[in-house]
Parts: sequence; C-alpha cells; structure tokens
Amino acid sequence: MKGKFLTIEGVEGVGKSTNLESIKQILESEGINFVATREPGGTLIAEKIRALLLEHHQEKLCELSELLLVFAARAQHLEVVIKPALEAGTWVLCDRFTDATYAYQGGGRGLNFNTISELENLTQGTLRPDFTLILDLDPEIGLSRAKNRGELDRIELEKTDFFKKVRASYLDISKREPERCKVVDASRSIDAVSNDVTEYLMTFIREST
Ligand code: Z5A
Repeated sequence: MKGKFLTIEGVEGVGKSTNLESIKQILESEGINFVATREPGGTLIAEKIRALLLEHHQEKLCELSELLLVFAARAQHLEVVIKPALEAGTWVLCDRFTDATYAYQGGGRGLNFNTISELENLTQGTLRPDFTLILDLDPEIGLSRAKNRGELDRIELEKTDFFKKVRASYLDISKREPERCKVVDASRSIDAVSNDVTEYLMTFIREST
C-alpha cells in the first residue's frame, strides 16, 4: 500500500467534523492527494448499513448483530474505497475506523476484545491506520454539544456510563499504540484543539513524505 491511512476518533460531539475541515485544508495545501470518508459508511451499501445502525427500531438490535453490521460495512468500505485508494497512492482520511469498534462495541457494550480482534483480522488482513488522532473529552460535555445539533441517534441515547467506558477504551488504545495514536485534549477552545491537531499532522506528514 502506497497511500497513508489517517483516522480520527473520539466520543460523540468531540469535534471530529470541526477538525476534519482543517485537516483537509492542510492536506490540500501540502499537495497530498486524498479521499475523505467515514465509518460506518463511505459507500452506497455501507451507508445503508450505517442507517440501520443509527436508526431507532421497534426491535432491539442485539449486540452481536451490531458488531457484525459494523464489520459488514467495513468490509464493503475497504473493498470499494479504502484499499483501491491506498493502492493508487492516494491518502485516506477516515472519520472513525476499527478503534471505534474496540471503544463502542468492546468498551461500551462489553463485547469480547478477542472476538473483535478476530473480525478485524478477517476483514482487514494486516491493514491498519498509519496515523490516528484521538480527540479526548469528558463525554458529558461531548453529549451536550451533540444534543445542541438536534435529535439523538440510537447510540447517542446510551447512558453517560457507556460513553465513559468508550472514552476509557480510546485512552487504553492510545497507551498501547503511542506511535500511531495522538491524543488531543478536546475540552479547550476550537483554536487550541486545531493547533495541536495541525502540529501532530504536520509532524506525521514530514516523517512520511
Ligand atoms: N460507531 C460504532 O459504534 N462502532 C464503530 O466501529 C464505528 C462507529 C465506526 C456514528 O459516528 C456512530 O457510529 C457513533 C459511533 C458509532 N456513535 N454514535 N452516535 P459519527 O462519527 O458519525 O457520529 P458522532 O460521534 O456523533 O460524530 P459527529 O456527530 O460527527 O460529532 P463530531 O464530529 O465529533 O463533533 P462536531 O460536529 O465537530 O462538533 C459538535 C459540536 O460541538 C458542533 O456544534 C461544534 O461547533 C462544537 N465544537 C466542536 N469543537 C468544539 C470545541 N473545541 N469547543 C466548543 N465547541 C466545539
């Protein structure tokens, strides 16, 4: 794979979308060819799976179904968008990826991390992100930011405790993989967060090009 694979992660309302805009501008100004995409989603079929995951249903979506749907969407996304781009030398900027599965389905739902790891190997082979920004924020602040945007989706309706476990899982991942994962304190002003994001990204770009 010749392109670099960049991901951004964090609890709800942490500011991923806000920071993705400045990340895109940096990549453009550095002359890097990239595609921006998101998970769950990123292709026609994967976006349909996303809708299934986030909509409210009369029937409870069981935890294993949720996990398998996340990986079904990912398999499609990898085949249609991510792998062809990386193979063509195009960088991929993805809003969430498998760290989110460890954090939400593993940490939040309590599903077995080994099961997630097996599905990760099956779906991705050896493909992993090269660089990951984890925006870190108290979930109560993130949820209050998310609430201001309107109706909450199926996952956003979870209790604060769920999101505390999600946050803790992200921080665990960052401790296990400090080279790949850069944690940014997202409780500060948009400018302060953006400055750290820019610094980490520019360092990665310099080391990669
Ligand atoms: N999910 C999963 O369970 N398993 C998986 O494997 C994957 C995903 C891949 C959809 O993700 C859901 O899928 C998600 C996890 C699950 N759970 N839910 N629900 P998503 O990424 O599409 O949805 P999201 O987490 O809710 O992200 P978001 O809606 O895009 O939020 P955000 O991008 O992090 O935040 P934002 O839109 O940039 O900012 C929110 C507001 O805060 C906005 O008004 C900003 O102006 C404001 N903001 C941003 N930064 C700041 C600062 N620094 N200060 C003050 N205000 C700020």
